[in-house]
Amino acid sequence: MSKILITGAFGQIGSELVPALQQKYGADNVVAVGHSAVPTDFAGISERVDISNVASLQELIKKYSIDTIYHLASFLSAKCERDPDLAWQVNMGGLKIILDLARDNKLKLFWPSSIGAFGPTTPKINTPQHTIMEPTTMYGVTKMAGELLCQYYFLKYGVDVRSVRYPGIINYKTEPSDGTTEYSIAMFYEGLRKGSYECFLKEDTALPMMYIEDAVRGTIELMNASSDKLTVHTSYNLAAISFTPSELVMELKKYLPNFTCTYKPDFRQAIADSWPKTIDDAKAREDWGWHHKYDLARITEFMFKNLSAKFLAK
Ligand code: AKB
Repeated sequence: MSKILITGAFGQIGSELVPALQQKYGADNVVAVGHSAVPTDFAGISERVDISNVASLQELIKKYSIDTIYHLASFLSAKCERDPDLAWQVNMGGLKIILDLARDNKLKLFWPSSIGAFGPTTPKINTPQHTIMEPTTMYGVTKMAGELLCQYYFLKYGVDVRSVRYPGIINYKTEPSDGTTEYSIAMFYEGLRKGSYECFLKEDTALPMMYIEDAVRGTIELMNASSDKLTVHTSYNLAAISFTPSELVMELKKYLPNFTCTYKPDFRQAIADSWPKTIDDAKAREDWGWHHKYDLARITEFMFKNLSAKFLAK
């Protein structure tokens, strides 16, 4: 039976990964770790620890006999550009601490990379698993370096560390935050709240995207895949769909016919322009059977339904 610790447990992915892991392994076997206040409606084991506090993390590993860590605590792309120094400290410093703990305590580890690890010189269409990677954002630099560090710990110390390059993730439980792809989430929130949205990307900016349920299922499937099947020890390309802001507007209008969207690109446009438009995830499909289930129509339907219910419950 796995004994799991999750950092960044109350963030965008953690908020959905934690309940999925609780359901699979039992709530007593999942320790949700965050650095700020635990949400009042959280049910399960939670701890408040800063990711730079090695001694406290080591204590938790011992206290709960942890054998697996999902290390999700990290800054997203826009926040990294606003504070590159802190981004390096949190994203790289945090990962190094967790890799050392994984090595010293013989833990299995999941760490998320991103399409942000690619850069302007990467082929933009059907971006291959192995390709040019010269990111020009601090987020991308931490993801690229993080991937190499994970592979190094695998090769040098035998750490069983697994990773995927997430596309933009679309979820409804947490408010949109500092991701460049999160215009898509903000469009749903603002659409339902105000009937209009001012988008910070141009209307024809295509980016790879995925519904949270696919992302969570894929993450757990990778962690449960047999190690002899895994041939990528940096990070697997992971894809579902790609769309532009104007394509999302058209889908959302099926539920909110009066919805309007205006476009006012800001610094996040340059981040988006440096990323791929579509991703080739054949390796993940071959090695551990990855497949996505949600297309744009289904994502829109679920986002609209779940977010409407969330707003009604308030
Ligand atoms: C972001 O936009 O920063 C993230 C990502 C693609 O990694 N959602």
